[in-house]
Amino acid sequence: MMEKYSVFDCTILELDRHHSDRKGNLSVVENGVNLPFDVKRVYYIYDVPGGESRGAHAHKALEQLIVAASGSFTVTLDDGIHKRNVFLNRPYQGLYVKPGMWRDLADFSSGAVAMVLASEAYQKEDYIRDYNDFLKYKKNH
Ligand code: T46
Repeated sequence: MMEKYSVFDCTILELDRHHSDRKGNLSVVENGVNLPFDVKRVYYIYDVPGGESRGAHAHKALEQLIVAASGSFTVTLDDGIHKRNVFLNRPYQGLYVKPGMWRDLADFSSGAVAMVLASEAYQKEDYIRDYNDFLKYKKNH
């Protein structure tokens, strides 16, 4: 059976910042170096109209790193018992989301880009999109 995680197991990973005096910064995420999973997929969310939110689902097995590559937004995590809001606004910080978390992304600033690194290919079956189904699922997982 899959391990049961809480919202407090979802941590902020600090990425290296390679600073070049006149040419800006560069941050790196590398499989096997500074990420607890291997990346199989990258997607990014952008042009979110003011007041709109994304997410509103959980994943059974997927692990993700969510980075505010530009701008800011708030991720609300919910493990069925506890909720936690995490404000992301630094391209060198990533929120590591463990499996079994309900997530909402909201309060996108103008120009915000949510870059997401994912441990698996896109699989519809891994999603739980109904909150009551999620609560039932969490009783057994
Ligand atoms: C998550 C949050 C943070 C694909 O075809 N392939 C993909 O890899 C993804 C992620 C999405 N899609 C399609 C499926 C939908 O027709 O793109 C459309 C929008 O997806 P969704 O409604 O799931 O988007 P969000 O922003 O609500 O959720 C996404 C991820 O799906 C989810 O894993 O954790 O971002």
